[in-house]
Amino acid sequence: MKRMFIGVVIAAMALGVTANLALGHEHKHGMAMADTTTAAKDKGEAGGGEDVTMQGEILDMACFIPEQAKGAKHAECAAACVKGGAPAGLLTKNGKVYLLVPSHEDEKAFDGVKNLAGQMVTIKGDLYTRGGLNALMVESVEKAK
Ligand SMILES: [Cu+2]
Repeated sequence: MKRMFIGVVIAAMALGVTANLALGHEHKHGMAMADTTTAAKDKGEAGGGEDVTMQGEILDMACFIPEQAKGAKHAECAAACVKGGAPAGLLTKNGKVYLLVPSHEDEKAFDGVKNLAGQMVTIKGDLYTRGGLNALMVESVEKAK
Protein backbone atom coordinates (compact mmCIF):
# COMPACT_ATOMS: atom_id res chain seq x y z
CA MET A 1 0.00 0.00 0.00
CA LYS A 2 2.76 2.38 1.05
CA ARG A 3 4.83 1.73 -2.05
CA MET A 4 1.82 2.05 -4.29
CA PHE A 5 0.98 5.43 -2.78
CA ILE A 6 4.51 6.70 -3.32
CA GLY A 7 4.43 5.37 -6.85
CA VAL A 8 1.34 7.45 -7.51
CA VAL A 9 2.97 10.49 -5.92
CA ILE A 10 6.11 10.10 -8.01
CA ALA A 11 4.06 9.56 -11.14
CA ALA A 12 2.10 12.72 -10.40
CA MET A 13 5.33 14.66 -9.90
CA ALA A 14 6.78 13.27 -13.13
CA LEU A 15 3.73 14.50 -15.00
CA GLY A 16 4.27 17.95 -13.59
CA VAL A 17 1.04 17.81 -11.67
CA THR A 18 1.03 20.15 -8.72
CA ALA A 19 -0.11 17.79 -6.01
CA ASN A 20 -1.69 20.55 -4.03
CA LEU A 21 -4.60 18.48 -2.81
CA ALA A 22 -5.16 20.35 0.40
CA LEU A 23 -4.60 23.89 -0.76
CA GLY A 24 -5.58 23.97 -4.39
CA HIS A 25 -9.11 25.18 -3.90
CA GLU A 26 -10.77 28.44 -3.02
CA HIS A 27 -12.37 29.02 0.31
CA LYS A 28 -15.20 31.31 1.13
CA HIS A 29 -15.12 32.21 4.78
CA GLY A 30 -18.32 32.61 6.70
CA MET A 31 -18.72 34.69 9.80
CA ALA A 32 -18.01 31.77 12.12
CA MET A 33 -14.51 31.37 10.66
CA ALA A 34 -13.80 35.10 10.71
CA ASP A 35 -14.54 35.26 14.42
CA THR A 36 -11.80 32.85 15.48
CA THR A 37 -9.22 35.44 16.52
CA THR A 38 -11.53 37.33 18.82
CA ALA A 39 -12.84 34.05 20.24
CA ALA A 40 -9.34 32.66 20.84
CA LYS A 41 -10.00 32.07 24.53
CA ASP A 42 -12.98 29.80 23.93
CA LYS A 43 -12.40 26.06 24.01
CA GLY A 44 -14.25 23.00 22.88
CA GLU A 45 -16.26 22.01 19.85
CA ALA A 46 -18.13 25.26 19.36
CA GLY A 47 -15.34 27.64 20.30
CA GLY A 48 -12.47 29.20 18.45
CA GLY A 49 -8.88 28.06 18.57
CA GLU A 50 -6.73 28.00 21.64
CA ASP A 51 -3.15 29.31 21.28
CA VAL A 52 -0.75 26.43 21.91
CA THR A 53 2.87 25.42 21.44
CA MET A 54 3.33 21.68 20.92
CA GLN A 55 6.23 19.36 20.34
CA GLY A 56 6.19 16.10 18.48
CA GLU A 57 6.85 14.24 15.27
CA ILE A 58 5.25 15.33 12.02
CA LEU A 59 3.33 12.34 10.72
CA ASP A 60 2.33 11.40 7.21
CA MET A 61 -1.24 10.38 7.98
CA ALA A 62 -1.57 8.24 4.82
CA CYS A 63 0.98 5.83 6.30
CA PHE A 64 0.38 6.41 10.02
CA ILE A 65 -3.37 5.76 10.07
CA PRO A 66 -3.37 2.30 8.42
CA GLU A 67 0.14 1.13 9.39
CA GLN A 68 1.21 3.32 12.33
CA ALA A 69 4.32 4.18 10.31
CA LYS A 70 6.48 6.77 12.08
CA GLY A 71 9.98 7.46 13.33
CA ALA A 72 13.37 7.81 11.66
CA LYS A 73 12.93 4.73 9.46
CA HIS A 74 9.82 6.23 7.92
CA ALA A 75 11.03 9.84 7.67
CA GLU A 76 11.90 9.69 3.98
CA CYS A 77 8.52 8.18 3.11
CA ALA A 78 6.76 10.75 5.30
CA ALA A 79 8.46 13.61 3.48
CA ALA A 80 7.47 12.20 0.08
CA CYS A 81 3.88 11.49 1.14
CA VAL A 82 3.28 14.89 2.74
CA LYS A 83 4.89 16.80 -0.15
CA GLY A 84 2.69 14.75 -2.46
CA GLY A 85 -0.44 15.94 -0.71
CA ALA A 86 -1.06 13.42 2.07
CA PRO A 87 -2.49 15.01 5.22
CA ALA A 88 0.02 15.71 7.96
CA GLY A 89 -0.39 15.14 11.69
CA LEU A 90 1.52 15.76 14.87
CA LEU A 91 2.27 12.89 17.24
CA THR A 92 3.02 14.24 20.71
CA LYS A 93 5.03 12.52 23.44
CA ASN A 94 1.85 11.45 25.22
CA GLY A 95 0.74 9.57 22.10
CA LYS A 96 -1.97 11.98 20.98
CA VAL A 97 -2.33 12.77 17.29
CA TYR A 98 -3.44 16.13 15.92
CA LEU A 99 -4.32 16.85 12.32
CA LEU A 100 -2.21 19.74 11.00
CA VAL A 101 -3.97 22.29 8.83
CA PRO A 102 -2.65 25.46 7.15
CA SER A 103 -3.70 28.89 8.33
CA HIS A 104 -5.27 31.02 5.63
CA GLU A 105 -3.65 34.03 7.23
CA ASP A 106 -0.18 32.59 6.59
CA GLU A 107 -0.21 29.54 4.32
CA LYS A 108 3.58 29.77 3.90
CA ALA A 109 3.99 28.63 7.49
CA PHE A 110 2.70 25.22 6.40
CA ASP A 111 5.71 24.78 4.09
CA GLY A 112 7.62 24.04 7.29
CA VAL A 113 5.32 21.08 7.92
CA LYS A 114 6.05 19.71 4.45
CA ASN A 115 9.78 20.28 4.77
CA LEU A 116 10.05 18.69 8.23
CA ALA A 117 7.75 15.68 7.77
CA GLY A 118 9.04 12.71 9.76
CA GLN A 119 11.05 14.92 12.09
CA MET A 120 10.66 16.22 15.64
CA VAL A 121 9.37 19.77 15.67
CA THR A 122 7.95 22.56 17.76
CA ILE A 123 4.72 23.95 16.35
CA LYS A 124 2.88 27.08 17.36
CA GLY A 125 -0.71 27.38 16.35
CA ASP A 126 -4.36 27.27 17.28
CA LEU A 127 -5.88 24.09 18.68
CA TYR A 128 -9.40 23.16 17.63
CA THR A 129 -11.73 20.24 18.28
CA ARG A 130 -14.28 19.70 15.52
CA GLY A 131 -16.56 16.71 15.35
CA GLY A 132 -14.31 14.83 17.75
CA LEU A 133 -11.19 15.57 15.69
CA ASN A 134 -8.30 17.39 17.32
CA ALA A 135 -6.56 19.70 14.88
CA LEU A 136 -3.84 22.30 15.00
CA MET A 137 -3.90 25.27 12.64
CA VAL A 138 -0.21 25.87 12.04
CA GLU A 139 1.26 29.33 12.54
CA SER A 140 4.94 28.41 12.78
CA VAL A 141 7.02 25.26 12.80
CA GLU A 142 10.67 24.72 13.59
CA LYS A 143 12.91 21.74 14.10
CA ALA A 144 13.01 20.68 17.75
CA LYS A 145 16.30 21.47 19.45
CU1 LIG B 1 4.66 7.47 4.11
